[in-house]
Parts: sequence; C-alpha cells; structure tokens
Amino acid sequence: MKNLTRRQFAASVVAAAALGPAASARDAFAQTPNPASRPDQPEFPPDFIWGCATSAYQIEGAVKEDGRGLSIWDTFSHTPGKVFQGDTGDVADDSYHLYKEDVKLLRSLGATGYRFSISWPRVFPDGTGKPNEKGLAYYERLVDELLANNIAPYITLYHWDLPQALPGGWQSRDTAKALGDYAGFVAGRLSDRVKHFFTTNEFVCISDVGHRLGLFAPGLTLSAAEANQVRHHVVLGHGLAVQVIRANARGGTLVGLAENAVVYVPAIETREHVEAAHRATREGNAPFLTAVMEGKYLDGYLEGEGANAPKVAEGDMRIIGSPLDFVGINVYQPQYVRADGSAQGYSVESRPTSYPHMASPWLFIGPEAIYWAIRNVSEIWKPAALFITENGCSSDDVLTAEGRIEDTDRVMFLRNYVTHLQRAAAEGYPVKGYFLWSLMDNFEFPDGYGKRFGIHYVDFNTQKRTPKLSAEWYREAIRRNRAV
Ligand code: GBH
Repeated sequence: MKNLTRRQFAASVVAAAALGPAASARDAFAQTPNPASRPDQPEFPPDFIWGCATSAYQIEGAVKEDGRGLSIWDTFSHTPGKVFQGDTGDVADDSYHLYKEDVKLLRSLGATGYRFSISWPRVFPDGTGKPNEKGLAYYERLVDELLANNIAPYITLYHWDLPQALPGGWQSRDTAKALGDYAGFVAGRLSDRVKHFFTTNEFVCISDVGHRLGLFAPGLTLSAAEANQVRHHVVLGHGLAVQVIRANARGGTLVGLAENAVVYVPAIETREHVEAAHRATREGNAPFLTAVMEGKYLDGYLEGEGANAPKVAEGDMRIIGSPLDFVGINVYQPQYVRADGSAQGYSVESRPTSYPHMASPWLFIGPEAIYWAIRNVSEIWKPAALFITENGCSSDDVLTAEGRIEDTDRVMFLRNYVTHLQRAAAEGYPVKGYFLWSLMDNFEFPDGYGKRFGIHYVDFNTQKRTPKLSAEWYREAIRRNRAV
C-alpha cells in the first residue's frame, strides 16, 4: 500500500471493483497494479507526436493577397446554394495574418507537431508554370515560426483547393502530373526544414464527393465511368508526387499520404470477425488505399465496375504503388463488419437509426475505429509507420456568459478515441503521432461556419480564439503523454 500513490490506489480499487463482487476493495490493497495501467506512467512512446491539423482553405483567408490564384473552392463557395448560408473561405480564420497567434495556441497546448496544408494556387497561381515566391514565403514564415517554438511541421500538399486555372481539373490526366510537379517544387524548397510531407488528403472526397455526388468543389455529378477516371487521376497524382518529392527533397525526407480509409471494425472481437474486417478493409478501399499500398486494383473492384472501370496506362500502377515511408489515416467513424458465411465472406452492418452521432449527422461515434484503423492497416500492409492525421468532432458549442465553452461532448469523444489509440500504441503497432482535427473552428466546407470542429472557439467577427474545455483536456493528455 505504501508504495502506491493515492491515484494508483484509487485505480486499483476501480480495477478490483470491475472484477465483480468477489473482489473486495481489500484485495486491491494486496494487488500490485499492472504497471501498464499506472495512471502516472506514460503509455505512449516518449517521442510520440501530439499535434493538431488544419487545412489552407479552411483557415487562411486572404484569398486575393500576394498573388494567390483562384482555387476550385473559391469558385464553388461563391456559387449560390453550394455552401451553408453562402459562407466562403474569403476570410475564414485569417490565419494568413494571424499565424503567429495560431502557433501560440499550439504552443500553449504543448503540441509537438502541426499538420497544415499548402494552398497550391498561392504557390502556383496558374497551377503550373511560374511559382509565386510571395506565396511560398508565407509558408516559410509559418514553418520558421513553428520551428522556433519546437513544433514540427507536417505538410499536406493537397487538401482539395485545386487551382481553378488547370484545364479540365481532375478529369484531365495532366492534373496528376501538375500535382507531382507542384509537390516536388515545394518539397525541394522546404525539405531543409520540413521532414514529413503528405501528398494528398482523402482521395474519395477529391474524386467522388466532388465529382460524383457534387457536394464538394467542383460540384460535378459525373457518370460512374468518368468519376472512376477521376479516382485514377487522383491516385496517379499521389504517386507522381511521391516520386517527384523523393527526387527533389533532401535525404531523410519522409513521404506519405493522409487517407480517410473506410475503417472496418469487427462487430465482435473474435477471430472470424477480425478476419472479415481485414478482407473488408482491402476490398472496401480498393480504388484508393489498397491501390496505393499494393500497386494494383483488385480484380473484384475492376470486375465490379465492369465497363466503368478506369482506363489505366502502362506503368501507372507502378507509380501509384510507389513505396511510402508512412501512412496517415483520418479517423472519424466506424463501419461494423462481421463474417457471415456468404460468398463474399462478410457483411457490412447497417446502422440502427438510434446509432449516436456528433453534431455532424455523418459523424457516428465509435472510438474503437481508431484502434482498428491502425491494426487493420498494420496487419494487412505492414507500413513502417502510421499517423492518425485527423480525429475530432463537431459539437454545438455555446459561449457562456462567462466566455467559456463547456464542450463536454467533445471531451467525451476525444477521451474515448485516444484511449483506443493508446491500446494500439500499447500493443506495439507503429503509430507515431496523432493530429487532432482541429486546432480551431474553421470553414467546414459545405457546412460553412455552421459546424465547429475546433478545440479553440473562434468568433468570426473579431477573430478572437478562446480555448474550449477540450483544449484543456488535450493539454493535459499531452502533458501526461497518455489518455486522461
Ligand atoms: C475531414 O473529412 C476533412 O479532411 C476535413 O477537411 C474536414 O474539416 C473534417 O473532415 C470535418 O468534416 O457525404 O454526408 O459523408 C472527413 C470525411 C468525408 C466527412 C465527406 C464528410 C461529406 C458528407 N468526410 N463527408 S457525406
């Protein structure tokens, strides 16, 4: 007993209680707590990166400054009816001017990493051709500010803001090459200070949500065949970016991607359902992550698409499958899967209408998704390293009269997801860092400013940033290097 701190003692009592009525509190005195569960003992590796994520169009504003070109999101957000209440990213969080303040927020959290994206049309206003030095200079200032505060920059090269000037956009194969050239240029200029680059963010949003569902820029509702070709161009662009980054960046630069793979969670953690989750992970992500990790499209995907399957040129798949240094996964919600003895071998469960979600109707709560994302991807493809490149939630945040935001639901969400992240780390999967989405409220694409994902509240009239309760929670988790 006298070797236990009060907190450890309390934890052992709780653990004993969980064993059932037979295990009395007195047994807890006698037990040596499992060292892995000691609250004071960090359970994440000592060099684990704790960060926040943002993206350029969602926070920067300053859309006409210093020679920036237009992106498809400028066009889309200014098209009536496309974004909630006609909101645009014209000003957003004005981070283009307030970036030093934003770095201070990161610093006050104790963050050791910051994942942000580069606006392609700031650097190449026309998408290709002559770079705009003033645009790049902004990112040099931001990177230097981060480094001066001991925060490692993690750069996403493409988070959906395609230069409007590129003819044909993602329907053109040339855009894949343009992405590679742009990414290689930026990495060549910044790799003296930046080690980690993500080529793209979320393939399916670029291709399907933008070109098939029409909910994101450029707002097209193409045929399946055309949309599948867009998918192919996007993964090809990723592969070219990997290659040109490697060719241009200094040695030691690490390249990966940030992908919202569908996360298949075994409905029950038994061997057969775990195997079903593996199969579903490969097949359900066939056009994207599976293609990138394996350098091929699964037969089942091509057969399923039939005449609509993408046209693949000689050599494309080798480019798409360019080896990566790490895989980043954005984790929001689970898909439950179970083995069912059918020809496919598994079924993806439908969701009862009572299944709980956060303020965004699509954001179903399933903290174990973060564990299974890491485990499935690790076991199937064995990447050298993984990052959780996004995780977080929307909440109906209310500023109280005292100026506080008691986002207890977001704290609940984060605490549970990070607990499952901790399980993955404790089991030895090579997860190297976690980037919370998001540092602050921002332009939430079609939801405009109507959905808040930040751990800092932003008053969009004054640009004042206020830490929410969740920011306090995150600071404590970072300080203790464990789920709290
Ligand atoms: C992330 O995507 C984005 O990377 C980030 O920029 C964004 O701010 C964050 O989500 C919060 O939304 O067709 O009904 O599913 C997460 C995955 C996929 C969620 C597309 C929203 C569109 C609505 N997203 N989905 S729906």
